[in-house]
Amino acid sequence: MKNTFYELNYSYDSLEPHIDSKTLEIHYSKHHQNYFNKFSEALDKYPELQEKSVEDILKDIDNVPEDIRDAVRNNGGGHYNHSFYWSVMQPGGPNRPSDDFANKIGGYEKFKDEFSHKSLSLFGSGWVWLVENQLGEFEIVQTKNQDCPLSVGKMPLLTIDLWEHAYYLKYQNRRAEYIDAWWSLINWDVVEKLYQNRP
Ligand code: MN3
Repeated sequence: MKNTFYELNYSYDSLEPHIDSKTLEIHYSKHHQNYFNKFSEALDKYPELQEKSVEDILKDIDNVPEDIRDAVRNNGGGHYNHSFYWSVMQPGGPNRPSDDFANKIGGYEKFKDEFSHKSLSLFGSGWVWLVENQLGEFEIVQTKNQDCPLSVGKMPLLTIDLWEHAYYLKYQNRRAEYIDAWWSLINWDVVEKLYQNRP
């Protein structure tokens, strides 16, 4: 098995007060773990897929055998998306982008407004992402459920989880407050390194 469960390298209380430790614990150790387990189970019958990384599997989702394609989209996506989300909230980095990167994404305040607006207007459960598309342009996109931008040829650079399980314990129905608080958690070093090291 090539894919292993994501190791969260900060403690559950590291994102307080913006994300409370109970939410982080349940989100990571129950929700994310469950996606990972179901992803692994889906690959049980297909040893050749077990040798591929979750990224490569999601990039090529149309070639995943049909009997497990939905399970892989939902649970492989759930595993990858959550791993990505944890990694961009790594404590200790700058919570503002460098001037250079801010310019690339159209200016920080404008970017923040647009990203927040897309996050607030997402209907149901899903994610909002900053991605680089195949033309090398930045886009802010929504994905439903656990769909992943990798499956449509877009490279993730930043994401926010907009499932209620990501914020309901602390914020209940106040999604706007969660989105607002989340900006303080982004580690822009991680985001900018992803961009610099992109293939
Ligand atoms: Mn989640």
